[in-house]
Amino acid sequence: MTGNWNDVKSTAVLWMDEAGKMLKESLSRSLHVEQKSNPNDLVTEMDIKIERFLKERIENTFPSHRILGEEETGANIKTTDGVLWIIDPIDGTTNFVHQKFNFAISVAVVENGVGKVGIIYNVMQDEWFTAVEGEGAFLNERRLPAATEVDLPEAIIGLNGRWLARETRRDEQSLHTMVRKSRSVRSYGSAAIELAYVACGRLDSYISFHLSPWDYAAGLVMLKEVGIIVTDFKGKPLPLLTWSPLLAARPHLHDQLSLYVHDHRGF
Ligand code: 2AM
Ligand code: CA
Repeated sequence: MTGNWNDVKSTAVLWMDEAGKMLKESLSRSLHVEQKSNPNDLVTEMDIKIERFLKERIENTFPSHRILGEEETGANIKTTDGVLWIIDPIDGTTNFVHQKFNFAISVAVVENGVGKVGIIYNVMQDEWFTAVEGEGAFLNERRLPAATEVDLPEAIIGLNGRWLARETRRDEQSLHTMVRKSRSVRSYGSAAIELAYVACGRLDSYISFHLSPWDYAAGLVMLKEVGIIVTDFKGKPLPLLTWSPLLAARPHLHDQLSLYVHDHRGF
């Protein structure tokens, strides 16, 4: 399909709005929480419920499209041929469980590996970050301006403190140096929200050593529209079917920060 991506975006926004209402309602109930790969990796019945809700809507409306979701959808997908939806029903599940705040629904639509639509919905703030390829990025109804340059001493970097606390990291020293040279760091606990914050200038950069495509696929579409560079730590484009480190920053700052981050084996 080389369809009207604006229509696809509007349709997805309606579904995500409905999903957001389900999430808000669920916060007054006690949720069933389980650990996935480790004690820091949580899943609730709402992660599954929202993924199934979005999957059913997509399948009914766009039967030829394929879907990759965090919880249970598309594990067999091996190529980005055709139209692929990449969805995270709740990005920031730990925040959803512990803080009931700062979590997002993230939806990207990709055609033959090229991001066409990106939507990040910060549910409790009711903030919609949306983008259609070539048509700019928006926060609610406001068009986001193109990113301007900033130097490391004036930069606010989104970074999870976990990456500074690891004892076996070869590059720990350089990461510490980077943090000392920056103006400050922030950590919101949702990669999608942090990427959206880079898009709108609340952060100058976001760095993670281990993210999955559903954490960043929507952010990629958005950040491209405002001229933010997003790569892995070697400067390569991010994969859409497997995990990756991620460095997002304004162009000049991206060059500066890439001196401080180095690959390792993930978590
Ligand atoms: P999630 O809540 O959708 O799992 C937290 O710093 C950020 O990293 C969140 O966006 C979280 O997404 C993501 N995250 C948590 N555990 C992860 C893992 N094992 N692999 C990739 N991303 C992860
Ligand atoms: Ca998730």
